[in-house]
Amino acid sequence: MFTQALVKPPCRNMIHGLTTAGLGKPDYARALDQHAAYTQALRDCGLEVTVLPADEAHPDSTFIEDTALLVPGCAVITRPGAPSRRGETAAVEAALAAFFDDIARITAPGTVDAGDIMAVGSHYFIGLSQRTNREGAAQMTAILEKHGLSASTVSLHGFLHLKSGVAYLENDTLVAAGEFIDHPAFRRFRILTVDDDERYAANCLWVNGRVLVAEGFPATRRRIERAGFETIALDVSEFRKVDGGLSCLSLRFQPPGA
Ligand code: CIR
Repeated sequence: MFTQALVKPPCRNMIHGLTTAGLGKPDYARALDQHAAYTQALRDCGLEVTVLPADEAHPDSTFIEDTALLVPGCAVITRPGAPSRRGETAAVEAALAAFFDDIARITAPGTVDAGDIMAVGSHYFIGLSQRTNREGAAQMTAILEKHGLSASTVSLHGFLHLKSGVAYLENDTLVAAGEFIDHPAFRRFRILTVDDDERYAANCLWVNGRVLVAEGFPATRRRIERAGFETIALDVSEFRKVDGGLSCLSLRFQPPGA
């Protein structure tokens, strides 16, 4: 269960965010509305949400998930793979210092985007991607092991981040698209398959028993509901235009000692 979340509203410069989507430029006003609805959904799931100031210097800074991995007892500040995103971590680290005494950092030449890390209980799957390199994954694994946690790596090819294509919904259940549907690393799970024409919907988010899903992907939503989960559909069209999704927009956690 999570009790806290950090979010960062999109800045005006989000329209210049990194993208491969080919869906045009985001509409900033719509993005702000969508972000507000997302924040409210987290509150509806019982989280206390800290809203950090928007950061105009970093167009992708609304995708706060990539900047830190929060595990029991420790916050690991990443070193994002995209050079334009490296400066995002300082503000996030300052905010996390209010919750975590133990703060670790990924250092050069390691790179990690935490969107590449999927937690399954005390095990962490780390995607090796265009953003997360082997050195970063090795540093992350050492930090996790120091805290009594385990990790393994998964190479990915067709997605930006690991969690662009796979999401853990607890109860041994994964939502998976593309290369992750029959990936050997995930053989032991119940897989809810995402059809190719709904690929984007694989980036859904379990929050305290409910699942946030992107609006407009009815087959995936139905499959998640049939598997026994209550869903909340949210329009994230403007974030999709800059390759972002539901998980990337927040850091969810339970502070140490809570
Ligand atoms: C980027 O390319 O870094 C951003 N435009 C999107 C990041 C999305 N984050 C995520 O999937 N975890």
